[in-house]
Amino acid sequence: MVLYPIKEKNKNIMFIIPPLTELYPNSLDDADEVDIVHPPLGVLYLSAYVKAKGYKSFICDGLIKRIVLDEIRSIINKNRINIVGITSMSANYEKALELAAFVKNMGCIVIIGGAHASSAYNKVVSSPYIDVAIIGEGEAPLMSLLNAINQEQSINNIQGIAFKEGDEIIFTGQAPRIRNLDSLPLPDYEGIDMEPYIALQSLGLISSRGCPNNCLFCSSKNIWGRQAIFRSANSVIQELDYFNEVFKYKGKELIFYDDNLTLKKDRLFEICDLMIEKDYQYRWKCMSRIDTITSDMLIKMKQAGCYSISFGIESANNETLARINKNITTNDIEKAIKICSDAEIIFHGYFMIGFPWETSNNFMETINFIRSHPEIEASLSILSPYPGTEFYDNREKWDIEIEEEWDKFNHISSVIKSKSYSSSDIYTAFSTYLLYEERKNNNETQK
Ligand code: B12
Ligand code: SF4
Repeated sequence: MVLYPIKEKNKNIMFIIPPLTELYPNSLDDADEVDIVHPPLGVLYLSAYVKAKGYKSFICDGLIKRIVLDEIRSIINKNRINIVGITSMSANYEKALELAAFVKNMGCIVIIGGAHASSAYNKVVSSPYIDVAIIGEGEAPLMSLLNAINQEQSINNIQGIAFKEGDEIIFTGQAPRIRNLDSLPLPDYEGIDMEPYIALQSLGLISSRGCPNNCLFCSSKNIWGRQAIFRSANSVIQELDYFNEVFKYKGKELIFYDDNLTLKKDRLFEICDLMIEKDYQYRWKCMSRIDTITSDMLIKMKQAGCYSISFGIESANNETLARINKNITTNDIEKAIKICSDAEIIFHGYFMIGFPWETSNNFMETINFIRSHPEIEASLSILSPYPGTEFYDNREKWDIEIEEEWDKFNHISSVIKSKSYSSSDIYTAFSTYLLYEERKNNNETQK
């Protein structure tokens, strides 16, 4: 299929990052209370990539600034933009769709990528407002698509995309992953206003893409497949140097977005050694799996400025841990808590309730585990069954129904109807946890 001819051939593209749901305020006024708004790395990578190939990129960043449709209209008109790329997770897909409708009605070709498009592409390309969905890693498919559009060539042979041709939905197959991540330009930090992010100290970087594990509820595999590919330590340091020199970021907060920063031990040691040698004095945190940490590793990380590690723990019930493919036990969790405590690094656990077979008792088992470990930081969420994951794809097998309101796929809403718990069971348990957190925080403030 050849996408219909654009009004005027040029090398201009606009990217839009829709605001996150009300869970995450998207105005600067609210943002500093939440410490949750981070630079939109996915789009910044894409922007840098297309710029390196001669394109001009315009980014509308809805994370830190309310999106004003008139502004979008005037950027599009002024720069004669014909192609708009939108990023989206499931929870902000409804907003992405509204924006898609707006730019589509202005005559633009609309491309959408990110976690939601990567897994729910059937539904996404069924929308009249979306021309093409990019599945997974976006750089290469996007570039091929831009070339095809400008040369009025068929898009059917471009791997990693989905689109609708007549009544048929075509998925062209997974594109090969980029093997050498060092070959990518640094994210286009010049393409957006970085000042608010610097002020919030919310800079982060991603030093590897993907995770080899297969936890049943997790979307990582839908974006990256089950393969982790790593940047070299030197490439990571190049980005940290940039933060230091350009943003004067020495001594500030930093986060690594890798699914698991501790997966490749020798590389992590190399990164830490270089961070120590460079004397950045960043205070940083990261995500990890408890079965990939060791005492010597955490001691080194601490020396390099790490103060908190987030682990996906999910449940305090060994049977549930086995059923969700977590491949860890409560014993392993206890050991990891000890290793963190010895290294004086905060153990932050992500917990989850609402698996299809769980009962109120199971919810309380997990919450009681959190309550019995006041030394750890915890975040409890309600399971959101994302497209492309086991509970969404095989809902009959698990005997559940799913309410497909995407803005409720936010981990604080229950969208699953299960035979073993009611929505009141889950919200009651969730409130118990929130109350515990509130009391704990109050106690800590009074100390
Ligand atoms: C950072 C992050 C956040 C940040 C977002 C900050 C930001 N500025 O983007 C915060 C903390 C706010 C966040 C919040 C949430 N997140 Co989050 N987050 C991540 C994380 C860890 C890293 C994202 C990232 O930067 N990746 C690096 C870049 C390079 O990858 P990328 O963004 O995917 O982009 C690439 C491709 O997807 C594609 N692409 C992306 N967009 C586009 C657009 C176009 C046009 C094209 C062509 C291609 C394309 O090309 C890019 C380059 O290859 C991912 C997990 C992960 N490791 O990827 C989860 C992840 C994206 N988050 C997830 C979830 C579930 C959430 C929350 C619901 C969780 C919660 N309740 O807290 C909320 C949702 C917020 C909301 N209410 O809308 C899920 C998404 C599942 C889904 N189907 O939606 C992920 C995949 C985690 C997981 N393993 O399940 N998150
Ligand atoms: S270890 Fe973490 S990133 Fe990897 S599959 Fe499990 S939940 Fe997803």
